Parts: sequence; structure tokens; C-alpha cells
Amino acid sequence: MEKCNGENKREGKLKKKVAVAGGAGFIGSHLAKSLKDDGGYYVVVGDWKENDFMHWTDFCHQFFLLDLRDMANCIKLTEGCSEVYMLAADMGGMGFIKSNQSVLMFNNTLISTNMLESARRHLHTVNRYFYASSACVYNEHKQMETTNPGLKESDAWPAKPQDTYGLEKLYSEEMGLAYMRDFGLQFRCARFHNVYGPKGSWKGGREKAPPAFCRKAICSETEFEMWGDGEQTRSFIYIDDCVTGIRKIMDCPDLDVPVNLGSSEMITMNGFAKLALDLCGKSNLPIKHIEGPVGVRGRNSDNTLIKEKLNWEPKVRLAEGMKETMRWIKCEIERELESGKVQDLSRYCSSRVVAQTTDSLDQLLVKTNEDKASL
Ligand code: NAD
Ligand code: GDC
Repeated sequence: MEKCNGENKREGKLKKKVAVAGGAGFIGSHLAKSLKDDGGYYVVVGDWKENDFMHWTDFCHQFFLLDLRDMANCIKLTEGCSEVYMLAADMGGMGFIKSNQSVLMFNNTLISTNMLESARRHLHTVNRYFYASSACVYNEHKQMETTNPGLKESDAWPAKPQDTYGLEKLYSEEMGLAYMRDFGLQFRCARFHNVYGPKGSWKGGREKAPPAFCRKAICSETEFEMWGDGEQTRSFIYIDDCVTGIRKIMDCPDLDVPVNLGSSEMITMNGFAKLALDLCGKSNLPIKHIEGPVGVRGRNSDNTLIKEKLNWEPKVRLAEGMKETMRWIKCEIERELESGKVQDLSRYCSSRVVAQTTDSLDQLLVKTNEDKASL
């Protein structure tokens, strides 16, 4: 698996070398691109797959195809870096995290612990470490009502996180905080609240509600399928705000506790479906409620802490961000139709639930055996 996929020279200028783990993913690739475009950074990305929508040279200077469950690979990725952004995770929306509890927990625990320890090994160069946490860390009992007033950072404890996905995030937050206390690593951590925008997963089962709703609104002609009764509430943060927030949090000298990075514009999923349908000129399409993984009943972001620390909070309104996301997904679907990759759009009117397989676990075992055999 470990394979160096290409290198760029340093362009003669002194740049801060930074690593983005999971940088071929949705948020990681937008973040890496923002750092690269900034001009002051030499951006190294590590991921076990390539980005689905951009060539790696569009968003980083150097790309390593690496399995970050292996510590040697994490050490290689972080070598000589002054900042590490840790966004790698086996993840998805409700169609993935509920049905993949064991495999994602195994994978994410290895990635998170190995990445953090690798940063410690490079403490002579690594000044700051960013960890991408999630609103899934919050106590489920605080999310039983659709009228969620906004989750405050203190609502994570006492703990009853959502699924093994949320538990691993909470554990990794604590591990980062312990490394900061014990070893002086400057740890920064944001709890993302459902991030959306162009160039993210929009089909296959891992996609979250915003791209799923765009795809279904574009492709549905008779009804709009929705998991659950649609009264469940969420807030969604646009990718540009997410990247701006990560960079501000990383640059802040005293934000050394986990902080919400989310919008406080809460909406019901029925209202959200209506918004997506309106954008497609299909306002009258009826919503068909079906069984599916629904997650918590109500979730919103309380932004008191981020406003206090950064004098900033996410700005992009949901209608505005969805317009951009819808435009991009329409182009993706048109491209698939033109190339003949898809002929019948009816398959895009429903969302899949991803069944758990042990493929990724078995892959790691095979690699270990291969390593032993070559000794
Ligand atoms: P994503 O799936 O697009 O990106 C994650 C990347 O990690 C992928 O490119 C994947 O290939 C990579 N990865 C997974 N396992 C790996 C391994 N063993 N080795 C190397 N790379 C590996 O997801 P995203 O939406 O960009 O999320 C980024 C981070 O933010 C994740 O940590 C996620 O848990 C967190 N997060 C995201 C959201 C959201 O709404 N998107 C919300 C809360 C938290
Ligand atoms: O998947 P998600 O966006 O994740 O779902 C939001 C709500 O939309 C859920 O109640 C879900 O049942 C409903 N829904 C209805 N139809 C559909 O077709 C659909 N697809 C999807 N995906 N959802 C549909 C997420 C986690 C993430 C992450 C964030 C943090 O939970 O899945 O991994 O960490 O939270 O905010 P959501 O918001 O429940």
C-alpha cells in the first residue's frame, strides 16, 4: 500500500512544511488547497486513496498514498513538518456510521493514535496539531428534542456519545489534550457539525444529508424519499466556512480546548428537503417517509465559545451554500449521463445503507504478514 505518488521541489522559497492526513478527502482537500494557494506553505498530503474530483497537484505539493493505520507511514508523513492537520477517518453520514461500528472504530482508533504519537516523535519540528472531531461526541441525552437550543462544548461530559464513531472522537480528543499536558504538543481541536459543499461524496452510501438531498431532488420525479419522519433537526456548515474556521483555530494562540465549528442555523429535515426541491423547481413533490438510520433527534451548534475566542463564526447561509452544492452535483450527474456511466437516474432517488465488510481489516493483516515474510 505504501507508495510515494509524486514529489514537488520546494520552489526555492522558504515555506512552512505542513501535513494534511486524510487530505484526499472532502474537507482535507479543500483545506490543503487553501494552504497551498496561500503561498506560505509546502503542503504534504497523506491518504490511502486519491481524491475523486481533483488531481493531487491541484491541492498539494506532495502526495503520499499511505495507510495511516500503520505508524511508520504516519511518521513518514509528518517528518519535518511544523503543523499537522489530522482529518483522516473511516467515515460517512448516517448510512455509514450506524452500520459500520466495529470496522470504523478499529480503523479510526489506529489512525488517530498513530498520527498523534508520530507528531510527538517529531516534536522538535511540529509546533501545532489539529484534530478533526465531531458533533457526534455530544451526549445523546442532550439531543432528544427537535428544539435543540445549541450544544455547548461542556455538553460532551458526562459522556454518552453517538455510536462508536462519536466515542472514538471523544477518546482521541482526550488523548490529544493529555499529549498537550504531558509533552507540550500544542493541540487544537474542532467539533465539526455536518459539513457540506462541492467536491464531497454525493452517492454510494457515505454521503450526508446535504449532498443526498441535492441528488434526490435533482433525480426524483414523483416523490422525495426521506429517512424518518423529517422532524429531526440539524445545522450544516458550508465547506468555505469550515476551512476558514480550521485555519483560524490553528492560528489562535490560546484556543487549547475543543470548540464547535458549526452553523447555528438549525432546520428540520422536512424543511431541508423543501429547500433542495425549491432549488430544483420541484416545490410540489411530496415527501415519502421511509425507515432508515435517523441518528439524534435534534442537533445545533452553540457558537458562544468560538465567537468569544476568535470574534468569528460561520457566515454562509444554508440557502446560499446549498445553491453552490446543487450546481456542482447537477454537473456531476450531467457528466455521468453524457459519458454513459449512468443511464437510469432512478437509482439516485434512494439512499443506500453501507453494509459492513471486513475487507479493510483483512488488508492490514495481509500487509503485516508480507512485512514479516520480507524480513
Ligand atoms: P472524507 O471521508 O471525505 O475524508 C476522510 C479521508 O480519510 C478520506 O479521504 C479517506 O480515504 C481517508 N482515510 C480513511 N482511512 C484512512 C487510512 N487508513 N489511511 C489513510 N487515509 C485514510 O471525510 P470528510 O468529510 O472530509 O471528514 C474529514 C474529517 O472530519 C474526518 O476526521 C471526519 O470524521 C471529520 N468530520 C467530518 C464531518 C462532516 O460533516 N464531513 C463532521 C464531523 C467530523
Ligand atoms: O447523514 P446525516 O447528514 O448525518 O443525516 C442527517 C439526517 O438526515 C438524519 O436524521 C438522517 O436520517 C436524515 N436523512 C434523511 N434522508 C438520506 O437520504 C437521508 N441520506 C442521509 N445521509 N441522511 C438522510 C452526522 C454523522 C457524521 C458527522 C456529523 C456531525 O450525523 O453521520 O459522520 O460526524 O453528524 O455533525 P447526521 O447529521 O445525523
